[in-house]
Amino acid sequence: MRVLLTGFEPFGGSDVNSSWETATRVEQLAPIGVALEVAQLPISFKRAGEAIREILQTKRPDVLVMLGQRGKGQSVDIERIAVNLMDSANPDNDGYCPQEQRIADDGDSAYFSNIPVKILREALMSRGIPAKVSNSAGLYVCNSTYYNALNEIYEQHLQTKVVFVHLPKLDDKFTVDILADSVQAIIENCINTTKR
Ligand code: PCA
Repeated sequence: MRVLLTGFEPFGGSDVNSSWETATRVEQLAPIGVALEVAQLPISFKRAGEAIREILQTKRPDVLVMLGQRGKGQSVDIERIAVNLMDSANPDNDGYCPQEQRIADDGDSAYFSNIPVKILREALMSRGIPAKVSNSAGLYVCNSTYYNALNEIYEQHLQTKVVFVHLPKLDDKFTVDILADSVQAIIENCINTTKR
């Protein structure tokens, strides 16, 4: 079973991104029986899209769990859907600031995760971790990278199961250990759904 876990580099003037801190902590904990690899993605609509396509083509993971940091929020948010739109008030790290641009000209308007998201939420809630299913990953780099991953999977008929998870910022309540435990639980449940 090959699992790939991605996180993003810091953005918005911050020097940490909870998604990358969590990904590297999960890598240290490495679940037994799972070949886990982590990859950092850039805050770039274009380069993050290219990177995730390359990862899918070359690594062919069974499960891809993508992490990002949510600006506001006090929960772990399981993203159900990625939409074919980029729109941002702030430029990415390449200076690109899209205004209502499509991600893929010929792509569907939206794609759903191919993992049952409610099962993931339940797994977190049963551990006492505040979690919800979210129906919008925003219109910035996280949504577009998720869209690019799902677009690649559907277009190329790949078997990879993928879900995007928005994590809160690190604080006293959401420590890196708690977030890493949450992501471990998500990975375990993703693996179980691929075995069904
Ligand atoms: N959060 C941003 C991009 C990278 C990240 O961690 C977002 O939600 O789009």
